[in-house]
Amino acid sequence: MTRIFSGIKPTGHLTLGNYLGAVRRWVEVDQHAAEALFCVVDLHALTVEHDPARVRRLSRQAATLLLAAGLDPALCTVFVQSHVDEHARLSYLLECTAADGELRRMIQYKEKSARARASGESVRFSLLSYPVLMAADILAYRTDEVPVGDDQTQHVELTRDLAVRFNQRYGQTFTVPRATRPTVAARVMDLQDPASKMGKSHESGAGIVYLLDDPDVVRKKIMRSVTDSGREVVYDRETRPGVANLLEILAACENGNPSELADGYASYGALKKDTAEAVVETLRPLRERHAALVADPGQVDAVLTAGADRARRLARPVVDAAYRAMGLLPAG
Ligand code: AQP
Repeated sequence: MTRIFSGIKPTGHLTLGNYLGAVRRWVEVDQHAAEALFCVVDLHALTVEHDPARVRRLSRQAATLLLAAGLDPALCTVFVQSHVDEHARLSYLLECTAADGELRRMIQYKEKSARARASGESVRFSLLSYPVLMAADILAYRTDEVPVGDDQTQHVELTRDLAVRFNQRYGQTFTVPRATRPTVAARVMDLQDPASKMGKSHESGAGIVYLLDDPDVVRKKIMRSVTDSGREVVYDRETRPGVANLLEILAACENGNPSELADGYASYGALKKDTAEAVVETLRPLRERHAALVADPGQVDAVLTAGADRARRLARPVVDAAYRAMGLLPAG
């Protein structure tokens, strides 16, 4: 059976981009079609300035939101990365497989390190090595497919390169995975800056729809979104990025096609109004289930404990095999 792995980083409150680009597909397709593992990748949240209490809070919130979105522990495995030591164990072996040049070429590293330097922060070494840890997350489970938004495809490419290199040097150990992307909304853009991805750790929240925003806040953010100087509603990412973003969001919420939807609108105002309502309706059940789960934290804890047990059982033999293949003496 195909094995799927994907993760979400608790660096901020989950956004509409995370949902439309990744989580919704995990819920609607992946957990039914494959043996799937979904992980709150909390170690990745330590690669930038962070407040320990906030990371803990956001990790729990992310896990709760995944369940509220519809991940079903009877169908898939939901767990927290730091609960399974195999990720960090394998990461070191892959650091010994990767070259520093290929890590410095990663777009996220370039962008995030530039942002950190601009605000006077030092750049953590782990920000550079984080795609290697991500490769370990994926390879530890002999994953076939990694469903991700557009921004993560470069990291999955690196994962493939590391798997192939490791297998060639040390013998067949890992499955070489491939990234899969959604057909629409693979890159939801910031509503105030349609040239930038909607990112959960960005400072200004005005262009970001968070999954737990109140409906009126969602409406306000979408109604105030930056569009373009033209008037006609056409789907063109190059010349009309703001309108194209709204059309993609609407299409994703209504399972439609952005170009076809554009034909039905005579004004930006009408498009914004319908997009706002579609997003509010899409998020409504998730918000309701989230409220119920927050009232019963024991349920979330139990899912995460069982998930980590299962993940550990799957990853342990793979990582042990990698240790042996690389020349490490087995413990007695
Ligand atoms: N704007 C987006 N559009 C479509 N997909 C997106 N994803 C993230 N943002 C968008 C997808 O969500 C999954 C989980 O992302 P992540 O937690 O690994 O973080 P990220 O990719 O670095 O995105 P963020 O939310 O912008 O986090 P920060 O701000 O901390 O960097 C991934 O599959 C991702 O592709």
